[in-house]
Amino acid sequence: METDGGGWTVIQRRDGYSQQSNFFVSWLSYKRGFGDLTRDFWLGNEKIHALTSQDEYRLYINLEDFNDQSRFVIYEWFFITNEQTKYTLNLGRYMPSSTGGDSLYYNRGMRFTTRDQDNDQSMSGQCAENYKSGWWHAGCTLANLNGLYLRGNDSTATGIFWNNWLGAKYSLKSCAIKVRPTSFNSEMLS
Ligand SMILES: [Ca+2]
Repeated sequence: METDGGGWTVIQRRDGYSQQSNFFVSWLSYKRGFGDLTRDFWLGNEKIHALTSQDEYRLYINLEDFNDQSRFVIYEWFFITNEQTKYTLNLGRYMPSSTGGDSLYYNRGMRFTTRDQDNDQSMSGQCAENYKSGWWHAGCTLANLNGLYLRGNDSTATGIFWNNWLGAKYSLKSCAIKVRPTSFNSEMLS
């Protein structure tokens, strides 16, 4: 489990690595986690569930485009349920100090969906297939941080997007999803 200074646990990271991990993978892969903790990865839904059941965590998302611009998004609290209830996303309020916009509101209360397990709210469609990602798809999503690594403009809206910032047809350069206990006090480090 990866942490960096400041009590963080990183649950997902994407960036412009020459070798990219495949994020369009199965339920079992998302359950167990995949990728390389020193590069791009998904920590794993079992671990994210276990971690976020232990304590109250705040959710932090960092986003970066190909023009050296960045944004961040904070949600007051975050946890996911267990596998039986499909790792449902539970999310507190969008913190107004955030700069990226609230693109996850639509996913609140949604179950996790993968290419081989459709738990979304689209009756006719398969959101994981449509957006090439495992995610808490509703019918489907305004944020797709587990999408394909497509490097900027992308007419297909299957990349790594955050709709409230650059729209669904811009695939970001990098992103990270991190959690930290809401009780965390930076003085603990000194
Ligand atoms: Ca469906």
